[in-house]
Amino acid sequence: MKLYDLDLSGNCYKVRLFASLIDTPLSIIPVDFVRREHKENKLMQLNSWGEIPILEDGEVVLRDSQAILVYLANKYGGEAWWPSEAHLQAEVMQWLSVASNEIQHGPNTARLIKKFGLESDYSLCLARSERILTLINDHLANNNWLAANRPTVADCAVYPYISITHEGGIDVDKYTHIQAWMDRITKLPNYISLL
Ligand SMILES: N[C@@H](CCC(=O)N[C@@H](CS)C(=O)NCC(=O)O)C(=O)O
Repeated sequence: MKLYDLDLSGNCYKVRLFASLIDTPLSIIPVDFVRREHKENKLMQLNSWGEIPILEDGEVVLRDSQAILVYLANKYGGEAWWPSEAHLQAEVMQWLSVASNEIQHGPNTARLIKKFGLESDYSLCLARSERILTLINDHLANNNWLAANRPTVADCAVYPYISITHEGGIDVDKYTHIQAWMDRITKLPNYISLL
């Protein structure tokens, strides 16, 4: 199974992290982002959106880190990571949406501005980050994990960009429940860090 990957990308890291947690080997294909390899023919044929990560598993080709997590969990991770019970699966889905919406447009974009020079509204990203980090912190005050009372793909989807908020100029020290949750994640068997 191949992952077209960028080491600094939190979206790619989600996939690497989850594959490691479920002990599923990935063949990592580094993409030369600076040379814009993701916009060249070969990768555009796999994902016409011109984005990574891309997962290739035989005939199956997938884009979008959340969708890839769901695929891997269904196929290789099992019930523990992607519950089949309707309300638990919906709980996990709530957090996958948070990863691709509130996290993407808050902490992730703040990092793109500060670390990679993206031109965008930084104060708006800070306000969005403050809101979503407070909501997550409040949720974790009464829950060890984001969904289903256990580690699931929800945690793998939300964790990466929160673990590197400092690169976007956001300090998470005051969010003590988030700190404790991140600590629990780093203690999961086969945990790997971003770099
Ligand atoms: N929703 C997608 C977003 C993927 C994405 O934006 N990837 C970035 C790297 S982290 C990318 O390839 N950007 C290239 C571009 O926007 O041109 C996901 O979760 O995988």
